[in-house]
Amino acid sequence: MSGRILPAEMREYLRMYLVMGSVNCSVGPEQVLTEALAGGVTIFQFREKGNGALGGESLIALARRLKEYCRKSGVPFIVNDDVELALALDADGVHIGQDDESAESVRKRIGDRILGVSAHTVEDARLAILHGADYLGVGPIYPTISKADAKDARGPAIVREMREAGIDLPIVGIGGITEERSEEVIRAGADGVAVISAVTQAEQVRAAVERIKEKVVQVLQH
Ligand code: TZP
Ligand code: MG
Repeated sequence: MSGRILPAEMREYLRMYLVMGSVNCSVGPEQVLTEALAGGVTIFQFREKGNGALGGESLIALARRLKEYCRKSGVPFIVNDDVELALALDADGVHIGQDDESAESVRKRIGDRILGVSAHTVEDARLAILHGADYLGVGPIYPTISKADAKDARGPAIVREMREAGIDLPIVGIGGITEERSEEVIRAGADGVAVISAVTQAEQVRAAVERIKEKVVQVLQH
């Protein structure tokens, strides 16, 4: 396909968004991703951050392997922050936060690849849209143990506030989301949920993905 991704297709991809790096996994990241893909993950973000994060060649090698798993499953492979890595790997997209390189500059570098931007306020969301974001990551919705420098949790209300302010770009909620909490995140106006620990720390990764996705799809249908 050529050109920017259409919002309708982006919304579909955001249903069950797995974010993960080796630090988040107690078993091998390849195993977690393989099981998660089997469970029906719809988009994947490689986020190699935190204590013990890989660097250099081992980071690139892991990213390459995870990208191959995603390709085989037809699932977009997104890289957190690192535009160089995304381009070197021919990734499907990049996700950036408010403290990273500007969305405007990343958009120029990545062409039509998917651009996700974290937004904490309506103002962040408006700017991200202006600068060419394809979707917004909104959160933390609930308190999270997976991000050391996370801002305060805003609850699903922040998603509703954005929708009421006329923000209609695809939105994925993130931060402390579980199967149970997925319902209110979607009801607030999100197109899907992004999770780390609810999947990487699950005893049965595949079943955890299946349940979260089923919940999201079910709520979206009603
Ligand atoms: N950005 C906002 S919260 C968060 C990120 C990367 C961490 C989400 O992890 P978890 O385990 O699903 O709370
Ligand atoms: Mg970042």
